Order: sequence, then structure tokens, then C-alpha cells
Amino acid sequence: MRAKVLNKLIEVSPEYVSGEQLSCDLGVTRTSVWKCINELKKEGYVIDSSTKKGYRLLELPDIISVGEITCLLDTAVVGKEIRYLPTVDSTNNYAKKIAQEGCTDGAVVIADCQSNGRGRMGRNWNSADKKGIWMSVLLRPSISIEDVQVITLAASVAVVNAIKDSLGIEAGIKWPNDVLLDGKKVCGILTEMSLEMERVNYLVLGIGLNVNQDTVDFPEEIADRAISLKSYLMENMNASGKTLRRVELIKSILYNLDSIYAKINSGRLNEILDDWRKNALTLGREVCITHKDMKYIGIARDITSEGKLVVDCRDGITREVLSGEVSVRGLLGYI
Ligand code: BT5
Repeated sequence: MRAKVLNKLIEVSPEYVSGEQLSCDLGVTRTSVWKCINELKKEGYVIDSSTKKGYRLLELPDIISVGEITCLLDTAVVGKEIRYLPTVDSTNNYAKKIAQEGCTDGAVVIADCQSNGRGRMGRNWNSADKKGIWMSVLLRPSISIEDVQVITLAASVAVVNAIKDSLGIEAGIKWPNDVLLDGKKVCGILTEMSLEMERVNYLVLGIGLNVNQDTVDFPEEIADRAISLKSYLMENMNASGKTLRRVELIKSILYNLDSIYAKINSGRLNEILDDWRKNALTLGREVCITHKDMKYIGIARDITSEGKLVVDCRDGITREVLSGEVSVRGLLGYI
């Protein structure tokens, strides 16, 4: 009910809506409307109450409200089920658990804080409380194992599109799927999958997007390599440093993921690869591939239809690199 009242207030904002209108539209008593309004105020929503005019929303706080995310979220699959947790070890772990319990395609897990946020290859992901979007999406696509890498690339395209749609900022992608601003990492993606009889049972796309951190909020070892959307806006667009609302960004990411997921399920993988190429920072640049004890320097020329990076190496050999096997160092002022 609280979500319904909130959505009505958002719908009519900046106008007032009377208590009577709300109780009539939602089919509840005016007392329960009044109770909901008080609960919303306690949560941090700033609502003006006027005896004559009713209620008016003055300010939306940066809190993750599932009701607000699902309000007018026009998606076919992604986000039909959303679970919010104040804190969890890792949203990817949680998503894998509910996947095994049979949870539906497109389910989303979002946390304010992760105590053990994970990066790739056993690395850590710094997930400060309420500062970013720590989210995992469970997908059950009908694709072959060879095409899984394309989904990973698709997730970074969805994040870049969402940042552009919501804030008008053009981020770039470092292969395979680090999203960068000013050569610093604003988002990382961790894809994990479960296989059954040589086919994909489910995939978990873990997205970590830095939103409201100041430089001092990052641990020293990553402070010069990490950036948040808020800091970028302050440094490059003279923004005031106002807290960005994560809900708006989450909605946009889910919306973009959903439309890309439709492409995946209808076999339009080429469109995704083209979108990735348009946003790629790695292509045409010199890269250093480290694989086991070997190092190769070369020019990253393209990606294959399976999402492998094609590198023309200095030793004259063209190599195709699959994420997870190697780490690529683009010479972008970023490791
Ligand atoms: C990644 O790994 O970039 C994937 C990160 C995925 C995080 C999400 S959050 C939701 C979901 N649940 C999880 O447990 N994980 C996913 P990788 O490419 O291995 O990068 C990790 C490296 O990035 C670290 O070793 C640090 O150097 C750096 N790093 C750690 N935290 C960072 C942050 N908040 N912002 C920028 N860089 C960070």
C-alpha cells in the first residue's frame, strides 16, 4: 500500500493530491492513507501535508525502494521480481542461491551494502554502504556456452546506455566489460554461470556501479583508479555534488538490460557486438596481454562473433583472447 501511495504522489508531483482522492483511487480509508504518509516521511520522503490541499511530494531521498523501482518499469522479463537486502555478503552469491531454488528468469537482487563483494578471479569489490549500486540479475537465456561472453559484453553496453540516458554522460568500455570515465573504473561486471549437461542452466550478471562516493570513500589502493558518477559530474560538469538517486539509475539499467536480453533471446547477437564496438575504448589501442607467465604486446583490432578480443601481436601472430583466461592492460592510464 505504501508503494501505491508513493507512486501516486510521484505521478502528480509537483501538484497536491487530496487524502480523499488517494483513499478513493486506492480503495482504502483516509486513516490508512495518513498512516502510509507518516511511514513514508519516516523513511525520508519529504511530504508537505496541507489540510486544505492534501499531500505533495517535495523531495525524494536516495533510498532503494522496490515499489519505486517497479513503478512504471516497462520491462518484459528483467525486474519482474526484485529482492532488496540492506546487507548481504555478495548479491551474486544470493542470486545463485535463489537460482538453485528455481527463481524466475530476470529476477534481480539489490543490496545497499556487501560485506564480501567479489570481482573476477578472486579479487575484491569495494561495496560501501549506500554509495553505489550492488546488484545481480539472474538470467536463463537459451544460448550456447560459446555465446556466454556476448552476454557479459551486453551487460556493459546496458550500463553505458543507462548512464547516458540518466545523466547524459558518455562512458567507455575497456575490454571485456569495465566501464570507465576519465580512464577510471566506475563499474565492474562479474558474470557467473551454472552449466547442466553442456548447456547454460542459468547466468548471474553482477553489476557494481559507483554512484555517490567521494574520492576519500575509496580505499587508498584503488583511489586513483576508481571514480563515482557523482565525482565525475562534479569534476567535469560543475555539478553541485548533490546525492544522485540510485533508484533512477537502477530503473534505467534494468530497462536497458531488458531490451538487450530480448535481442539475445531472438539471436540478434550481432547488434549487441556492434553496440559494444561503438563504446569500446580498447579497440585500435595497444594492449598488453598477460597469460600465465607470457606477455604479449599488440594492437586490439576487433572482437569475434563470440566476443573474443582479436589482437595483432608484435611477434606477428594474431591471437584471440577470451576473458577469464588472460588479463588485458589497455594503455589508458588505467591498469
Ligand atoms: C570486476 O572485477 O570489476 C567485477 C566487479 C563486480 C561487482 C559486482 S557488485 C554486485 C555483484 N556482487 C558481487 O559480489 N560482485 C558483483 P575485476 O575486473 O576483477 O575488478 C576488481 C578490481 O577492481 C579490484 O581488484 C580493485 O582493483 C578494483 N576495485 C575494487 N572495488 C572497486 C570499486 N568500487 N570501484 C572501482 N574499482 C574497484
